[in-house]
Amino acid sequence: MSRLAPTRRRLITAGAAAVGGLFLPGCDRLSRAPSFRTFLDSAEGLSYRAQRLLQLGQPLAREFEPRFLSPTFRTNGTALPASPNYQVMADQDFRGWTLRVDGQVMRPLNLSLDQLKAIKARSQITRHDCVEGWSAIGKWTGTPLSAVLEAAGLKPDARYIVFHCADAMSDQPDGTDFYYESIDLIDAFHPQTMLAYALNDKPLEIGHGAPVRLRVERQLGYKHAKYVMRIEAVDSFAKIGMGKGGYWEDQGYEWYAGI
Ligand SMILES: Nc1nc2c(c(=O)[nH]1)N[C@H]1C(S)=C(S)[C@@H](COP(=O)(O)O)O[C@H]1N2
Ligand SMILES: [Mo]
Repeated sequence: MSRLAPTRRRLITAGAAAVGGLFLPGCDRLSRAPSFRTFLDSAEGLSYRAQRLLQLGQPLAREFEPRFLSPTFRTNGTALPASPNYQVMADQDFRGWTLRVDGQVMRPLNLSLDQLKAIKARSQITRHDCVEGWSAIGKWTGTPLSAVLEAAGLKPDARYIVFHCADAMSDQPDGTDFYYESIDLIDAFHPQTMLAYALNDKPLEIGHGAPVRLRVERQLGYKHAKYVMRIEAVDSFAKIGMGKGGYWEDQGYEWYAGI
């Protein structure tokens, strides 16, 4: 190895130190939270730290001008949740839908779509990358997740945010294996991370996750949970699903693969 090339170990240590000194608005206390430090220092945090190091140089996902919008934005995975509960809500234009925010929060919330929209809004034109080998550029409008989490107030033990979805992945539509995903607090408070309710200035279609889906722009497609019903702040996701942090993670995908 050349003398100039830092060793993997040194790079990773530098990454941990850099993440430790993080600067993100709304979560400057994050790096000092003891549980987060322990995770960063542990062996299981290794590829996670390496990915975070890479992202320090480019904190925002690229945003595009409208002329780059894809003429069509395909759907992938569930296109219509089979659950009768979901279909009743869809038939009523999601007037009966509420977003539950609970777990390690000071103030659990039940937000209607209108209440969610009233908190704050942001739009961004970004590129979605699916591991199956397709990409599409779309304009997303939604409520920054940070604003929702600030309204609920995270308790000191909160380490991850879990998104519980309306679509069951087995044949039983109201079974227990609903699609779910989880992200760390760096992504949760990232300025482009949002609960999106519109795509290309139109209310989100059912195929794209109506009424609300996650956009977590620096991550791969499967982390962008559609049909979000409940947001749970947790100190560990070991007991959720099969314990790997998401439906696809439980099938072997990386929790944080990066792009
Ligand atoms: N609830 C839920 N969310 C999901 C999925 C799913 O099947 N169910 N598929 C994921 C995958 S693999 C991708 S690429 C995107 C696709 O989003 P789109 O259908 O809006 O293109 O949603 C992600 N979120
Ligand atoms: Mo995907």
